[in-house]
Amino acid sequence: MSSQLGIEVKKDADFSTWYTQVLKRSEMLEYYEEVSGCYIIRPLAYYIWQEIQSFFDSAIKKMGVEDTYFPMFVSQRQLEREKDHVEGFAPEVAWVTKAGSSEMENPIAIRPTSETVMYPYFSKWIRTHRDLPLKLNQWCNVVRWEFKKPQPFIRTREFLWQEGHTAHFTKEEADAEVHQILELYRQVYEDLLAVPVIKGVKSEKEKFAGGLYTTTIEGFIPTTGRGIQAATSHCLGQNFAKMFDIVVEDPNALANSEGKEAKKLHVWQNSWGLTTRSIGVMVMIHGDDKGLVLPPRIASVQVIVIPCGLTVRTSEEEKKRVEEKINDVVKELNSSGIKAKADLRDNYTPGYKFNHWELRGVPLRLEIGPRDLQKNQTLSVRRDNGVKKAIPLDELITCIPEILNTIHKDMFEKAKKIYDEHVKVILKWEDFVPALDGKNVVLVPWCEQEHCEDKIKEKSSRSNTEQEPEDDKAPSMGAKSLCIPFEQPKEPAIVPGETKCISCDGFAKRYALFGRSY
Ligand code: 87F
Repeated sequence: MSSQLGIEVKKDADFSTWYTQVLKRSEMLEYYEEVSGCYIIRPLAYYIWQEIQSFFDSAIKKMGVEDTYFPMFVSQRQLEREKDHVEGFAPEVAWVTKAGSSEMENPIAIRPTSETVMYPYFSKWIRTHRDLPLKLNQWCNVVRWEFKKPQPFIRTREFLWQEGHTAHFTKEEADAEVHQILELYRQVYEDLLAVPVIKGVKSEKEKFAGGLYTTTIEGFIPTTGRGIQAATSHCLGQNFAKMFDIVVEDPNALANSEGKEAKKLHVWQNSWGLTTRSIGVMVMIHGDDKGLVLPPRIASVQVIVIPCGLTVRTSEEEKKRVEEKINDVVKELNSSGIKAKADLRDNYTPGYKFNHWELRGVPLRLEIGPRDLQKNQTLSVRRDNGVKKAIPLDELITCIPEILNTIHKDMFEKAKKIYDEHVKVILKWEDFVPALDGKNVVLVPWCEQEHCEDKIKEKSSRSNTEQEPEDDKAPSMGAKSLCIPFEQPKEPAIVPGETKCISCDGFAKRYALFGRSY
């Protein structure tokens, strides 16, 4: 069976084959042959999604967000109510046009996002400022019929996400929430998945067209040198409120109104989303030539315990003692909240089992044999760096959680160091494309003009620098702005009216992060 095999290609040699082999052979994912761009999320990966859900869900509940579920279908009339934002996305909307064999009189769209599904009801439910804030979230699937090459988790035609939609009385309150949510997204990536991200705001060109501004966390895939949008938190301003007539009576005007119709105020709205793409980013960043490497906090098996050193000369008694000890260890770990499991299959060698669990990314392996019993210890082996360490069996309950925390910390710091080393501060245009070609993203002084962003994309595409044609390994793609980071480089400082834009004749406003991207 193919799932029994190891990984046949090196991550650095053929990244896209490596990625699909890791996903399939670790049993995270299966290809769904029926429909291109759709995949089966298997238990190992779905467990990760559930861990993300439980972390994020409990955090937003504390903020007063409530769960909800709206239908997955939208009428054409409703979908097209917010023209500006739907226009650019229209080619990706999938439609149901037939029921059985008969054409439907009114085809219905499958939600690509739920603004136009939900906001007519926001309009109905919100009457006075006392109905605010309204904070709803739903965990669901959405469909975007993309035509770019699909990639499991990263770009799929159906994906899972949460979409939060909130309405507030004041802009200040909406602004604060946008940033609170972005911070939670950072925590999902950095504190659960051990994936470093950069927080910032999107350019006018890259923001959600229907909104006021878009904040984002941006990740980085070192092997390809490309940036990847990890999650977005939008302030929609009053745009949708105006379109969908979501208004409250002005509480101040009301007090001194004499029978006259009170002034209506449009609410301030936000929307924010995090998708199963997060799982793909985590795999791409941490995986190695042996397969998956899971950060401990999201691993369904954190510790695998394997009997070792049993030979044909080992007595049945001794073998039994080893196995009993292993079962005790697993029980003890489980009862203190550690997800441990024993692999006592006797038709496989220890070496086979090592490979099996390494491929599946289990963060820590414990080996126990007759000699370990004598010394009352076990040998621990870390998945992330292979480091071995003997642990006294009496100290498991204190040592293992410490090791798992250290693994998380080391995985994050290793990934963060690589990201930091590949963010290059570039001050001259001549250095821009070479830096991208060196698999970096770049921080550049930028004027923040949309036409300048178009020009940068054009000037940085390969067809323009007379090199190889488009290919997976040699992306010809031009650079986009990924974000304008909240944390700006201190040196050299941008002097307003003096520092020039990296690309055009204008003056730079701030440093922007540019890169080829997913
Ligand atoms: C595709 C088809 C139709 C993205 C689309 O980011 C509409 C859209 O509105 C569309 N693709 N978007 C933007 C989604 C914005 C926003 N929605 C709530 C999010 C997070 C969750």
